Amino acid sequence: MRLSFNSSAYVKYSFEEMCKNVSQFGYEAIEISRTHPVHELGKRDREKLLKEIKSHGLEVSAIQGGNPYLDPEYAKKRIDLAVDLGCPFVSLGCGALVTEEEQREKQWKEVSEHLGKLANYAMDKGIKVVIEPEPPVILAGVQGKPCERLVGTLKDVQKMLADVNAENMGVLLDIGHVYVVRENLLDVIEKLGKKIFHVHVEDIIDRIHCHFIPGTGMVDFEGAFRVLNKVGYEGCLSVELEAHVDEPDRGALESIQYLGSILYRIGLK
Ligand SMILES: [Mn+2]
Repeated sequence: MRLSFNSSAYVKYSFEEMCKNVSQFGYEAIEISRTHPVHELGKRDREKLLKEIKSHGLEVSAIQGGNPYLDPEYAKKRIDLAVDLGCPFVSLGCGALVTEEEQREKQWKEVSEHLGKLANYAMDKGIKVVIEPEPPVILAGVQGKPCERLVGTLKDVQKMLADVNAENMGVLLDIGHVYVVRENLLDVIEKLGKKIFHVHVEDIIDRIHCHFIPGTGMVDFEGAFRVLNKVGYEGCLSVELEAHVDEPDRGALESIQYLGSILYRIGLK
């Protein structure tokens, strides 16, 4: 399995420096997060960017396309960017926060329609789209329990896939998120199987939604990688450490040392 690093932690660095550093650490791919608005570049600058990425022996594992519920035009630009950078997947977020329970059904319908349209748009361009279940968030000003996301659990994502029913739409499985919502990771992987198109990795402590360096928390990476291999997953494992903006090199290096050693030990590297 190939290891990828999500660009969000490198927001204070140049793109070039990020590519140089992560490739030196041994990563084979980068994922382009919303923190990097490179879809705004013109055609020639995109070509230069791709050359730069390739010169470091990297490929683009996935591009984050934002929230289709709020901004489908942004998502389309990110799909076009994926075509230009030879990237197979664009993630489309998980829709919306459910701030009022009565609105859930209406939101679901709108989000599934948006996702369907964007999946079609991507299909015509040979791109696959992925949706990522996200844990609930605590919102200031909303009393009581945290706000759920429209797509937060295994059941939610299975239902969204079924409702949208697009061949080129799959799941971005964020391994840490599964712990936060208290589901069984190995069971989730088995049930989603071939519908897992892309994977995020980070560690989790005390089931709180905060992305820690792999090896410092409770996540069973070895178990997860074994089951991913069993269900035939052949994509990247993309380390996502968005809070490590002051020390991205440390985060990237410690992550690959830990995850790489597991992959070697179980014969997946
Ligand atoms: Mn994620």
